Amino acid sequence: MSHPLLRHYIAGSFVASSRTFDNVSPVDGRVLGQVCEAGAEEVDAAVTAAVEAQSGPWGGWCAAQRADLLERIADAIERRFEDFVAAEVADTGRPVQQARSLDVARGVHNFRTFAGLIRQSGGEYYEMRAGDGSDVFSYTVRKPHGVVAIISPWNLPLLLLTWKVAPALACGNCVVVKPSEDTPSSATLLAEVMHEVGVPAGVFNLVHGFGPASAGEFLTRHPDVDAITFTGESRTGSTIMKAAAEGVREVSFELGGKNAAVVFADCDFDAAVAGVLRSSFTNAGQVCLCSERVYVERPIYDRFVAALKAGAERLKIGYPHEDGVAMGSLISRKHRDKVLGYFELARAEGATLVTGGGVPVFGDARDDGAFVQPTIWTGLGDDARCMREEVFGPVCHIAPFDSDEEVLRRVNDCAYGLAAALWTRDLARAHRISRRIRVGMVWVNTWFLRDLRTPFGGARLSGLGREGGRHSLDFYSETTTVCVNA
Ligand code: NAD
Ligand code: 6OD
Repeated sequence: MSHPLLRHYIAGSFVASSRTFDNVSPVDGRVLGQVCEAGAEEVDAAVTAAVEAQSGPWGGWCAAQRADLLERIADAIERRFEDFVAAEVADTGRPVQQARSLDVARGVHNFRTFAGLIRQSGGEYYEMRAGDGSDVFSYTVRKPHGVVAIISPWNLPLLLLTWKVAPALACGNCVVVKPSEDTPSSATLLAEVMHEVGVPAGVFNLVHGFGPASAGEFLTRHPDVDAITFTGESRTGSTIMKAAAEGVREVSFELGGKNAAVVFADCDFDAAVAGVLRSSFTNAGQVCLCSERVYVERPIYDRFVAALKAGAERLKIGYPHEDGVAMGSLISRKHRDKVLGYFELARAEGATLVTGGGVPVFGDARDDGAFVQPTIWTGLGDDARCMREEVFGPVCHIAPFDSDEEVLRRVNDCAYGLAAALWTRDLARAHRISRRIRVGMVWVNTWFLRDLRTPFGGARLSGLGREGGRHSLDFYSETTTVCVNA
């Protein structure tokens, strides 16, 4: 059987390269197709195409024209909605319902949101009187950086890629995107959409490949890349930051997390259980915002552990298209081994297993996939490695606490600082605590809800800078001040 070949998209054409790698289904280990791997030569061609497009007619497009283009991209994704769903499901093994309601829907929404924002965006204007009595006015002009490299991970492939492509194009940049080697399909479809709607050649370029000594490294080291935006692991962010230091390029980093959910005794109990089930097990725990540390106020601790256990055991694991399936596979066998390694470590560190802790047995092709049971632990000390390192799987640890000050100290005792979720009916306490948690995003009585105009990003090891709304426009553009002596 011949497999499809996923190619790069450079200077307005799909191009193959001689090296390829397998695209493997995490559901049953089948090879879905081949993916071209870009070397230094293909990356250079993509960056050169972007540089040339920047100095071509695209450079003269006004904001309203770019906004119209973004709307056309959103329309085209909607027309091929089910193709995108199929691509996302095939690469990741996630429930088809999630791909529809979250991944692809947000892909469309990202383009529409930034189309609206760039239409509305203006500059600053100031007047002053100079020493010689003349009137002086100053205003700002928003300009693109030029070439932006966009490097994205596998966990929410289309959502996280379009979250960066949309504002980058809105601001008039040309982009070279490198999706994760584990999820090449939806990015390739996005290139097809760009082609279909007439994005000028070189404005959007796509290269496939890996990180080190492959497309990712060649792209971040390329001297003609003006800015780099990256979502992925904190360690990778640190490597990319070193590459970006050469030439002092701008960076924006959305990195890992070890997020806490804090459940107070006065919460709406059922809502908190449902919320923590979502925040720990959505996308099999492979969302940077998932809660791996759950702190529950002592009076409701035992009841909460029992309820979360019951909820986790009700989650149906299975094929993406099965009715009622709540959790699919992890992204790969390699990642499953990493997660199972943490399960072993938790045992060695003295954890009590509440539920899960292993691999489900199906007795069919899924046994060759990358599934893991939803897993809950208790009993670990705050210094255990499993309490400090990001697992990025369907797992959480639940610990009791006795006071606001104590839980705040424990939540903040963490090298990461991405997000937290508070469950309480006492909103005054929620506001008080939110101000003191060292994270980029706090949810109160909810999780994952995002108004795309709000700033998004992490503190400490979780990232650098903020994207979202005008913060994205600020990152993806350069501001020039013009000072006029009238
Ligand atoms: P990863 O860092 O391994 O890879 C991310 C991307 O970087 C991939 O495209 C990869 O090929 C590329 N890459 C790897 N090494 C590189 C190098 N040396 N130079 C250039 N590119 C390189 O991350 P992952 O495993 O794909 O994703 C999971 C991680 O992403 C988790 O840590 C998760 O928390 C994090 N994440 C963070 C956010 C956020 O918004 N903060 C969102 C999603 C995922
Ligand atoms: O909602 C977003 O815009 C966003 N960047 C989500 C990140 C999810 C991380 O896995």
